[in-house]
Amino acid sequence: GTGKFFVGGNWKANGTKESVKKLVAELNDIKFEDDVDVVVAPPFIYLDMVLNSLTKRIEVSAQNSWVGKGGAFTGEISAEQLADLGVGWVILGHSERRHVLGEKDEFIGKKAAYALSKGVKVMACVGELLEEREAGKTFEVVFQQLKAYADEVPSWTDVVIAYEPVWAIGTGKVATPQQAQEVHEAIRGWLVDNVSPEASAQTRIIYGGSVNAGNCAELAKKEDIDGFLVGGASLKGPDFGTICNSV
Ligand code: G2H
Repeated sequence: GTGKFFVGGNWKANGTKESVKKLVAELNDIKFEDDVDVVVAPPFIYLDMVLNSLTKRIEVSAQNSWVGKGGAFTGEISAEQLADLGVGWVILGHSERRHVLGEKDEFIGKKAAYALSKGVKVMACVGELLEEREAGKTFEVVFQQLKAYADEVPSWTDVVIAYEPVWAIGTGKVATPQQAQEVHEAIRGWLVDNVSPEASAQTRIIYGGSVNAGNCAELAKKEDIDGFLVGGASLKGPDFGTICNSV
């Protein structure tokens, strides 16, 4: 792997005040290895509560942000508001936002650039649909999504790339370590050719899609897998701890 191991927990639209309190207590009890960055992404409405109760060992992320400066955009949250609250990260380009909400590559790239301009670091998601994989278009799709970020962001220093094959998300159907490694290696190569050798060497590329406490160790061994973005399993403190410590 490259850089420090990185594990994000994407809570999606799950939780209640009570379950969030319990999960924070579980997370606060975990003894993390030193060489892993840990970030959790609660729903917007619980961000403040989590920031005020979670150990500083774990950073906090939002799951989305508005594409530009805040204002008359009903239902949206701006990156400067996240920064104001003390939220250090945002997940952008998640497949659920691409495919359920219809967000497009260019819009996502602009969101990334705006968040970075406000000091909010970005987990930039990419990933192909099952039919795209079956049509042999995995690299083409992923490279096009990467290009949309590269066209907008001035630097990759505060970006972590999350490769999440859509067919593996929440399906229990994890990519094999070989399947994931193949795409991670291709992303690494794309960065050399299209950004810079430095960006390629320094940008963490994490895998997401049905990662759990049982399959993380094999994936973590792969050369270009620098960590994980975890959905379902991040809602269980001990399992999330196991995944973080698979570094
Ligand atoms: C992919 C992942 C987290 P899960 O969406 O971003 O979720 O681990 O539940 O597949």
